Order: sequence, then C-alpha cells, then structure tokens
Amino acid sequence: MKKILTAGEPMGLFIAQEEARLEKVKHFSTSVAGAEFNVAVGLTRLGHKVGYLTKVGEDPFGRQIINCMNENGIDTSLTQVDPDHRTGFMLKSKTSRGDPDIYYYRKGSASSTISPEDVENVDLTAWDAVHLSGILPATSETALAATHRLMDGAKKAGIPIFFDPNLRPQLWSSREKMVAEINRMAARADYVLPGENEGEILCGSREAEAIGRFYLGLGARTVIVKVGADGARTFTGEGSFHTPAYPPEKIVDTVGAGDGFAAGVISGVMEGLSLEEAVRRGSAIGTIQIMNVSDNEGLPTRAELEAFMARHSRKAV
Ligand code: KDG
Repeated sequence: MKKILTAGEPMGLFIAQEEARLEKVKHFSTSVAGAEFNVAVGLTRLGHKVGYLTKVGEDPFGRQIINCMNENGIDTSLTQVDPDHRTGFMLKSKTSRGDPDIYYYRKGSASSTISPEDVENVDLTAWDAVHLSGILPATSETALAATHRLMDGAKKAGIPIFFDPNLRPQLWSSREKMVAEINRMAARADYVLPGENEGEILCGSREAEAIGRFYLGLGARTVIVKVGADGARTFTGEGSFHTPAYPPEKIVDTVGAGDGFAAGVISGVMEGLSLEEAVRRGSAIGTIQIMNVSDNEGLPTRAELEAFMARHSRKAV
C-alpha cells in the first residue's frame, strides 16, 4: 500500500434534514467536509496510508475532525491545533434535484493560516505521492505559497503530484487571479483532474479535447477531464481515451463526486493499474459517492468497490 500526503481545509458540516432554503431549515445533522479530507477518507478506505497536513482550531469542530481522522486511520502527525483561530464550517441544503446550496463560515480559519513555515520541514521523500487542490491555496496568500512549497518538495523528491482544480470562486479575490493561480499550479502537476465546467473558466472551453491540449501544453503529464454523465476523457502525450460513467442506482447528493473520482484515480495509479483501469475506478467511486448523502461516509472499502464494479461491469454507459 502507498503513502499519500494531502493538504487542505477540513470543515465542520451542517447537513439540512429537510428540503428548504438554508435560512428556513430547522434540523441539521453534523459531519466533516473538505475536498481533500474526502479524498483522504477514500484512500484510507482502500487501505492506503494518508497524511493530512492541516490546521484546526481548539474547538468542538476541530476535535470532531481529529476524531474523524482517527476513526478513518488518517495520519494526523502533520495536523496542527491552533488555539488562536477557529475551525471553519459550512451549511449544506438538502435537495432532490441538482446541486445543494452551500454556505461557508471559513474566513480567517485556522487552516487559512497555513504558511510556508508550516511545510518547510515536511520530508516529501517519506511519501509516494502528493494530492493537492485549488481550495487550500484560495483561502489565503500564505496558504497559496505553502501549496507551491509542497509542490517544490514533491518535485525535488521525484514523487507525482495529483491536482484537482476544485474551483471555489467565492474564496478568491478575483476571477482573474483564480484562473492564473490555478493554471500555474496545474502546470506543475503530473495529473490534472478538471471538470468540463471548470475547463470553461480555466481554459476558455468546456470541450474535453481543448482542456486536455491546454494543460498538456502547459506541462502537465496526464489530464483527466470529468465530463459528468458521459464519464471522463483522458489525455497524455501518447493519445487519449474515453471512460464511460457508471450509472448511479440513485442520486442522493452530488457533492463529493469529484473527490471520490480523485481517490479512485490516485489509488489506481499508485497501485500500478493501467491508466484506463485507474480512471475506471475513479468513475466507479465518483458514482458511489453521489448515491450517499454525506460528503465522505459512503466512500467504499475495497470489497464494496469490487462488488459495485462487478455488479455494473456490463452496464457502464
Ligand atoms: O468536494 C466537496 C467539498 O466541496 C466539500 O466537502 C467542502 O471542501 C469543501 C469546499 O471547500 O467546498
């Protein structure tokens, strides 16, 4: 099994229990959110060791997040508790159609204070791969610099960088800065995992082919474009291929599909599967994820993943 390091902002999550505008909801359940957290859970469920570099506050959400990391076997040796800042949290609405509404309470959070000093002593040679996304660097200038410092370390250590743009326009000071900074990070990654909607903003086109060419041209080694119900299209220097989507048995909550997809691709690549098989696994976990309400509780164990893929082996669309 492989050792994968990720860095990001885990948050407290309030999930609405009834369908209503967020301000009208009477009952919420609580859980833990965070795109990289979801990927970390997905990878540990498959048996990999994951280190999570982050900061949480000395508060109930911070404790809930650390408990949740421990329950999932995520390595917390690079997780700091910051007594001077709070853990961020978010609200998520319940909806039977389309994407839920979300609302953040995360400005000035403990995680947003992550800086290059927090990562400079991280020994990247102790890890097999790094997974990063566009969220942590959107939270502050220091977190942006820290993300580049981690990329520098990964390059020096010769380990692959997986990068999911994960656009969060609300967190950036301007759209121009978001596009420039995300593309600068994507250019340094070995595997870039954009969605077609993100491509429209980042590359000026939602056509998978154009997105693939754009990032290969910038220097990425492999570009895997998520094309919703049509699955994924993968581009490398050698050519491209299409991976059909797995049909969901039901759609409960679309949030976290991309994180499940990333966990599948990263685990597959790191286990030495062919790129085709790794992307197929990503596609399967992305679908499993949208069949569950929480951002990460439905992520499959290896046995659950194999059973799902076997059940749907002839039904991929
Ligand atoms: O990908 C799922 C995430 O959107 C969610 O868990 C919260 O990380 C999050 C974010 O910044 O929106």
